Amino acid sequence: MTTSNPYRLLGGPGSPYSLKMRALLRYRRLPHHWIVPNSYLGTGGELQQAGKKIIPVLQYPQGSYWADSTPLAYDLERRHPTERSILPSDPAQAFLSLLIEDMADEVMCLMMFERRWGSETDLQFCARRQLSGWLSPMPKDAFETHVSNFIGRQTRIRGKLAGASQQALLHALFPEIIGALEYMLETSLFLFGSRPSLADFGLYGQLSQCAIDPSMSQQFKLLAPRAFQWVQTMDDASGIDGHWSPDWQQMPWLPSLLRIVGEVHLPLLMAQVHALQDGQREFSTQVRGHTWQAKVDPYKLKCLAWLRHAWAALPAASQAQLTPILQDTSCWQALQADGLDLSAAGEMRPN
Ligand SMILES: N[C@@H](CCC(=O)N[C@@H](CS)C(=O)NCC(=O)O)C(=O)O
Repeated sequence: MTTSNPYRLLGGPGSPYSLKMRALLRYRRLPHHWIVPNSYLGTGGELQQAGKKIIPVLQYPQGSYWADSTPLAYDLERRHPTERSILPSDPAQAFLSLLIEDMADEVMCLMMFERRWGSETDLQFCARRQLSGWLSPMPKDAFETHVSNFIGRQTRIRGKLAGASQQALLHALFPEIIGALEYMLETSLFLFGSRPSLADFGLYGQLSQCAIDPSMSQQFKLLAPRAFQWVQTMDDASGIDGHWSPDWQQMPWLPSLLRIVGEVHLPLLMAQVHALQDGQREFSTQVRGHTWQAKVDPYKLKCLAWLRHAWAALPAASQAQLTPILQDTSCWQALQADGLDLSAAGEMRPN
């Protein structure tokens, strides 16, 4: 990989995972090109040829295409192990970083999607700004046809992700998360010190969109101006050189984020994995006093398997260090082996 033979990141302007990967490549100073293919998923061109059915897709310098941002982040660590790692050197911190990143990818995405496509003001703006990034310039009438098709598509997806009973819960998460970051910024630039971790990139990906979408952007600027700027800082952190803080127990913003993991993310993973094993396509469970009913997402099996595997692989001393905070934030139980067969998930690898 050189500047003349760089990674190629195929992504989209409204895609949180695409921006997460771009920020990560920038921070790690891995030469890359950012490419927004001139079409949307599955509508011809290089993305369809890559065959992943999701974005982002990363083309390695050797030519192969790979998807799934979390395994990609770990694969990039294996490929470029020495410089500017985003995995904290302390195994306990590295585990917390994975846990928070997984919550960002799986729960904050629902929060962002619900707000983006859940109000007329938001969806009218968001569809137009995203499509204008995806498509070539074109006359207004032709553009508006794309806009109404896209709004129809995204609204149908929203209907499958979350029902009416989840809306209040998802809305309440946003101030909770940006409040935790605002608090962090009183003493620390990133979650685990003065350099960003995998978790920071996970949060950044989703928040990059919250900072743009009309109603969340307004709330963001009012409630958490420093966290709003943090999003801009994360977008290109290639000039930041920092260090990991030795004592993660002096990071009082972590419990707020871990409570979301323990009270929302892990219960959703557990409910979906149980439903999958019972051959159900839908699940229903109680989350923070709200009934959560939705279609099962088979990817959740991988999330739970990879988190449990990472927990089990920790040195005993790190597990002992983490146990109190994980118990206090309701994370501990779901991480323990309990006879669930998660072997179908396989190892964490890009696909
Ligand atoms: N686990 C994947 C998730 C990627 C993902 O869900 N991407 C969305 C766009 S942000 C997507 O491609 N959705 C499929 C679609 O819109 O058809 C990752 O971390 O890369």
